[in-house]
Amino acid sequence: MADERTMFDNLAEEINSMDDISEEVKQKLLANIMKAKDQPVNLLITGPTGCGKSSTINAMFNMEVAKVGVGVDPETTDIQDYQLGNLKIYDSPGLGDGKERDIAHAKKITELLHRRDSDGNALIDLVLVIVDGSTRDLGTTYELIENVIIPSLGEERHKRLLIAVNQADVAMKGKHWDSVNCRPDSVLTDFLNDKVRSIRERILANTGVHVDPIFYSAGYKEEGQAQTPPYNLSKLMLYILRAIPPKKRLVVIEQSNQNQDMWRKSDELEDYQREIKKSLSESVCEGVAKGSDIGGNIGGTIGGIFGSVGEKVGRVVGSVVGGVVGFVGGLLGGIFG
Ligand SMILES: Nc1nc2c(ncn2[C@@H]2O[C@H](COP(=O)(O)OP(=O)(O)OP(=O)(O)O)[C@@H](O)[C@H]2O)c(=O)[nH]1
Ligand SMILES: [Mg+2]
Repeated sequence: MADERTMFDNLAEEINSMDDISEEVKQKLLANIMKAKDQPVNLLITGPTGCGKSSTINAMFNMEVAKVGVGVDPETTDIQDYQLGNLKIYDSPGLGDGKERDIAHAKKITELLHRRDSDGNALIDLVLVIVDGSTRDLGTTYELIENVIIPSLGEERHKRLLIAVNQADVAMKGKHWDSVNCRPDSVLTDFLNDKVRSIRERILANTGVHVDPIFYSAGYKEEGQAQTPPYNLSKLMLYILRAIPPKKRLVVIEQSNQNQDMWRKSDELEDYQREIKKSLSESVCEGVAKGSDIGGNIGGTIGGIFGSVGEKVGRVVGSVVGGVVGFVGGLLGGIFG
C-alpha cells in the first residue's frame, strides 16, 4: 500500500480534532486507541480438505495469502500461519486425510489450543471450523469438533468455537442457487437452515456445547475468470467479531478485505451490526464511562457524559471503520448518524 496510514492513525487523528471534549477525555480515548491497536488476535481456521479454508481467508482478509486448491490433493498438509499486522491466522487441515495424517493433525490442533500467552490466557481467541456444505458426509468434521477441538477448549469451550457451513451455492448441487442475485432461493435456504439446525442439535447432544452455525459461500475464482462473489461473508465476519473479546475487534477489522464486492451479498445483519458497533465505540470509550475516573472531573452525570462522548466517538469510529469495511461502517454511520 502506498498510503502508510493505518485505520488506527485515522482514528487517532479524528479523535484529536474533536474540539468539544476535554483534554483529559481525549488523552484517555487516544490511549484506548493505542491499546486497541496493540491487541494480538489469533484465529484458528480448520476443516476438511477442500472445504474452503484458503478461499475464506483470501476473501475475508487484506491480501491473497492462502493458496486455493485446484486438484484433489489437500493443499494444506500442515498448519500454516499468516501474520497480518497483529492478526495471526492459523490455517490447519482437519481430519479425513488418512489415519496417520489425522493423528498428526489432531495432535497439532490440540497443542495449539492448549497454548497460553504470556498472561496465561488461551492463545487462540477463536476456532472457526468450516464445514463443506456440498457434502452429506460430515463424519470427519464431527469427529474433529467433538473429539479434538471441544475437549481442548477447556472452560472457554462455550465461547471459542464457531462453525460455518461454506459452499452454500453448491449445497444442492448448485440447484436452487439464484446466480443472478447471488443468493439461495427459498428451497435452498430451507435446506441450509435444516443443515445448521442439525449440526447444532447434534453437537449439543454429544458434547453439551451450544454452537450457532451459519451458512455462507466464500465464492470462487477460476483461472482467467472473474471472481464469483461471496455470499454472507459479512455475516461470517460479524460472527467472528462478536465471538472475540470486544477490545480485539478493531485489529480484525483493520485487516479485512477492502474490496467491497466481498461484503455486499448478505442476509439481514442489523442485530449483529448494532452489537458490533456498540462494542467498537465502547472499546474506544473504555474507562471514560467509569464516572470516578474522568466523569467526576467534568462534573456532569456519568450517564450524560458517557452518552454524549460515547455518541460522538461512535460517530467517529463509524466513519473511520466505514472507510475500511463498508458494510460495518455504512451501518455504523446509519445507526449513529
Ligand atoms: N462453488 C464454490 N466453490 C468453493 C467455495 N469455496 C471454495 N470453493 C472451491 O473449493 C476448492 C477448495 O477450496 P480451498 O479454499 O482450497 O479449500 P481448503 O479448505 O483451503 O483446501 P485444503 O487447503 O486443500 O485443505 C477450490 O476449487 C475453491 O475454488 C464456495 O463457496 N463455492
Ligand atoms: Mg487451503
